[in-house]
Amino acid sequence: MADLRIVLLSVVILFAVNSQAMLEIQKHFEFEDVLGDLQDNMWVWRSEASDLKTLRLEDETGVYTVNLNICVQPYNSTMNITLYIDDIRYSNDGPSDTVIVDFDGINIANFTTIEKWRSGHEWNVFRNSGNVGPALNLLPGQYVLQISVLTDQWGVELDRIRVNLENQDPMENVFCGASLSST
Ligand SMILES: [Ca+2]
Ligand SMILES: [Ca+2]
Repeated sequence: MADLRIVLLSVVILFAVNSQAMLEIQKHFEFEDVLGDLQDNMWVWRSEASDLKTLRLEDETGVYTVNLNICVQPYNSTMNITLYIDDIRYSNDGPSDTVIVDFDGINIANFTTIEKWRSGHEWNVFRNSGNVGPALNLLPGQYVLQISVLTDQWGVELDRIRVNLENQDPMENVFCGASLSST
């Protein structure tokens, strides 16, 4: 009888843990912050941009890649972390561009920027991609999120990326390193 009581108690405790509201947080990264000292000419002032700056990419052949290191640590260590890209904020004037998103070397999403022709005025009008790619179920550790573009001759401006995380330790820096590489 005592044994049964212990088993029942364990079941109740397990249920209580599982039914806790999942901790969910949002984090963002400014694309212009990816630039190193020698790449300082690739950002643009924009009064409507997040943090007043964008990363300007004119890249017709896919030379550049934004590499964002992602560090995940669970808040509740009995469960994995779930991550999805909630939004990529950008501007474009002229022909549309393709934005390519890879996670740890695997393509998870592509999207096309909106084509607008307003003699340059559209660069200060920012648009939201909305959700990009699937929700990713992750073990604790470090990953790399890569964003590259195929543009027309005038390019695209990337402003900011925002991710949603479930069960991420809020004390951990999700964006734990960044670089702009070129091939
Ligand atoms: Ca363009
Ligand atoms: Ca920005």
